[in-house]
Amino acid sequence: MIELVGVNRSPYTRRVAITLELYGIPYRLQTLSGFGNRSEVRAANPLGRIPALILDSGETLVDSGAIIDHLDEVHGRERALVPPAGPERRAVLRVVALMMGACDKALAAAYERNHHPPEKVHQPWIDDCLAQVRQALRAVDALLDPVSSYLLLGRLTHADVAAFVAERLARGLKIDTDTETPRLRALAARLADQPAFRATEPQ
Ligand SMILES: N[C@@H](CCC(=O)N[C@@H](CS)C(=O)NCC(=O)O)C(=O)O
Repeated sequence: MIELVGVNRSPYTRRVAITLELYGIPYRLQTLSGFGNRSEVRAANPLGRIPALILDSGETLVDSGAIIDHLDEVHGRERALVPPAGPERRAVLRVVALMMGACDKALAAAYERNHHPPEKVHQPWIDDCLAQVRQALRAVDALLDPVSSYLLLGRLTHADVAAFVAERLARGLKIDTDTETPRLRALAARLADQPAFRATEPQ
């Protein structure tokens, strides 16, 4: 069976786990974290990052974007959570890039805080990273039509999954999404009730 290496509190791992659930692909979660299980993670991914996806053939895929591209191919490009081509595909991928970039910046801020001795933490860098996160979240919040259940195309896409994991991470870093990005917060709350999202809730 396919093995997903990672932990669902990682936004990158969780977006892969949600996609596996939505596509109905059976998998086993090998619970390893980038900092807590360095040697095991580095054995799966020389870069030492989660997620990694180990296929039945033994081939190991790394990086959530590349893993999801493979899952889209296996599931079928026509049925995937992103259109196969054209402006609608570009619109979905733009939101995914904004939201996964926001995760990158949020983690850069968290790493500055958590992995440096207190006297070497540079608060202006943290503030700047979090300002970029907020701005990206606001741009996606502005796309949300209050009467539509999803961000784009009137259906669930990778844009919603990426927005969900980014909102969750932002909230974990004390960004008040209830006040700052209320439509995005409401989308995330609705998605949290769907089975694929519930099944991947970190323990
Ligand atoms: N671009 C990568 C980012 C993966 C990533 O940064 N994962 C974090 C966990 S949330 C990690 O493993 N960090 C450990 C490190 O960078 O050393 C992806 O989309 O999979």
